[in-house]
Amino acid sequence: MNISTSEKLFEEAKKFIPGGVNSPVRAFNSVGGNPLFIKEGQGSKFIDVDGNEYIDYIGSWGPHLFGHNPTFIIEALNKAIKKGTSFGAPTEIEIKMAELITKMVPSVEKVRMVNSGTEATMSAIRAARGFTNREKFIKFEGCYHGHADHFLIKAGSGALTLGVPTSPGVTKGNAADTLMAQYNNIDSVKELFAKNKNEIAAVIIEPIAGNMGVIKSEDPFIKELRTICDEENTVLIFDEVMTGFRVAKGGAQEILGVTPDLTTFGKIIGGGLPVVAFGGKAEIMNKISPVGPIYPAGTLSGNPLAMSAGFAALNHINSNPDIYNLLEEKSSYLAKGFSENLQKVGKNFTMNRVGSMMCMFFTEEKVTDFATATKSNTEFYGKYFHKMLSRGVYLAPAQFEALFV
Ligand code: KE4
Repeated sequence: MNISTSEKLFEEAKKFIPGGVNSPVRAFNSVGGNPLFIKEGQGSKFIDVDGNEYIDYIGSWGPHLFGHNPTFIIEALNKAIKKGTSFGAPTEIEIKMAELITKMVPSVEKVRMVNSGTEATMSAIRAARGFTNREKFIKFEGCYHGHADHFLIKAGSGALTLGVPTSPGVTKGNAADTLMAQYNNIDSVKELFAKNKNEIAAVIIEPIAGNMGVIKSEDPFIKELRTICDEENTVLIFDEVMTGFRVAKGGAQEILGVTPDLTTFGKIIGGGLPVVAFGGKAEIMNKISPVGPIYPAGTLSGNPLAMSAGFAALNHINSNPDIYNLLEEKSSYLAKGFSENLQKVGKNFTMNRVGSMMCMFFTEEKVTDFATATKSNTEFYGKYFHKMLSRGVYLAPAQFEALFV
């Protein structure tokens, strides 16, 4: 496989962009080798700058539920762009998009657009803090909610329940209000509530985790989390940036049967463009400026060009509800194929899959949380990634991610 142009471009990119990429995970650091520069994507495939074609199983990390360049999204964009790209003033498509989201996800009574998952989760935490007048919040080890300071925290040493920064530039002050619990471990949550009585504004969770590989929250755990938040008057936030409209029309909350107070959406709702949202109970969302004092804002939030792609994507889902059966059929077929091939070479692995998001961990153990996920053989994953790449199959260039159909 000739990848010389990618290599040349990567050297060029590193002159002007830190690490040559605009988001770290694209740099292939955890699987080794150099990233491929992609020239174009069509349907389920994309082509790199050296003309090599790949089946693309990351789909831009989740947005491309319908593959690259689906006609109905391109048509929507072609129509919208003729009228302009952004006005910094309200447009009708923003109403249609908000209404459609509230229709597809019943827990969302009001919704605000932003431009990245980081902004959505950051704003949701601010809304919860403003609504409860409390400062601390609980996140789960291994869940990723974007790069706002208060999320770049890892569990402190055993004694400490307070988190510690994972990145320079994140202050101790920020870390002090972030409490860390263990996924699928309700006792770790109860312990934090006992130690921080009436101080916890929110619990934020990926209801189906996709950032430590794929891990589904277990039934008693996620339902007990809802009960505890009710008892403690704490806002329960589902970060569905990845799972929203991915695992079901109503997202993870539909298949888990648990209703959060706030939800964040992203990826699919932009149809490949930067459209992200947070929303939920009107009594919380009505505290958001300009109605209330809690202040999220954004120059390009609800941008009509991006919204036209997002609206086309959601509209397509809403009018084709059987796509999830089709996705389930394709995804189970694919997972079976991955598994059979790995069994053939006698490799021990665990395949976690929820609908069209999946991940194989090279460990024999069941993977139910960050601790069991990190027992997987990431070195072998790197080898597997490159072997598959050389056969034209583009998996996630990092073990702790999700593959998407
Ligand atoms: P962004 O700020 O990257 O738009 O969204 C942050 C985010 C929030 N919540 C969840 C559940 C997410 O998965 C993400 C972003 N996901 C990563 C993929 N693991 C984006 C890829 C990247 O960082 O380049």
